[in-house]
Amino acid sequence: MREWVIGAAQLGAIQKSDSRESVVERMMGLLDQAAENGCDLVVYPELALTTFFPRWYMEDQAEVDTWFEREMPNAATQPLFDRAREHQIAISFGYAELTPEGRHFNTSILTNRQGEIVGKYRKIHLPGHVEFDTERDFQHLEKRYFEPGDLGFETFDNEGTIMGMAICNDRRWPETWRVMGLQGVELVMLGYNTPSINAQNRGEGLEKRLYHSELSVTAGAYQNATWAVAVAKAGVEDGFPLMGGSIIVDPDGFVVARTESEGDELVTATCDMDRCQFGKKTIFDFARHRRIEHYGRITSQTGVER
Ligand code: CDV
Repeated sequence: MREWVIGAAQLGAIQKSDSRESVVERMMGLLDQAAENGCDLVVYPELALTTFFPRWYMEDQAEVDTWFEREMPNAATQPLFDRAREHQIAISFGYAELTPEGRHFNTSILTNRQGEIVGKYRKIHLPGHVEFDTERDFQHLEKRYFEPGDLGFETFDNEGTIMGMAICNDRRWPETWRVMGLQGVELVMLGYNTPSINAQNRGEGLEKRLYHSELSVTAGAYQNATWAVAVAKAGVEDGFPLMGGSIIVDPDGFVVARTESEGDELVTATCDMDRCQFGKKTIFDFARHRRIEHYGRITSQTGVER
């Protein structure tokens, strides 16, 4: 399948007290709307089933684990998978994954239009910190609750289109995009929970934060000649604001659809995967133009060295 009608299904705030079941109801509402709009694929945010719990400092691992899913689908999410299959819509969404071995990941999955999981990604670039940080306006404890993903930036053939996933902070790293670009990716899906306020620089402002998000996604799409969908969880969660700004971006780096609100909102675009070909065969024909003999530092060092 080369032409996909894609829905970016932004979610508004999810409070700490909201149940998974209530969130799944909202996700199914957006899915029904997507079906009315002829969508083939719907993308939801990072950690879509709960509030953004890494803002809360917890010491009791049993309490931490209440935010994680032990299987997927599970009782709470099965109705979403069933509804997606009824509509013949592929879905992608993020959740906190607790494996049978007791490992914790910030994960996204992708299904085909029959509701079968065809791809999984575990977040690699985990922002934030491990211990309570008194210097911040609020906490961001992803490094405390998750381990870095162990699946790489794999891509998946989903009904004839090459698809990949990233999660939130991953979008700011060109390496994320290039590793998928080198597999010929045609659609990158990512969800995010980005605070409207910089916890380490309150004066930064929402405009700059939206700009940096969009800049990262549009540049990644253009430089790898791929479609991209970036979907927010937005709104005020228990007093903590998250920004919106969900977008669908074409392989030239242009935004073709954008949410306006900070609530539950669906925007759609018709995405012809063959449009990736021009960029991939010309200015970003990697096989002809890349100079890997000069890229060694990318994989041999992390910090700055002179
Ligand atoms: N969930 C995230 O990864 N959020 C980060 C914030 C902390 C900067 C982001 O890159 O949007």
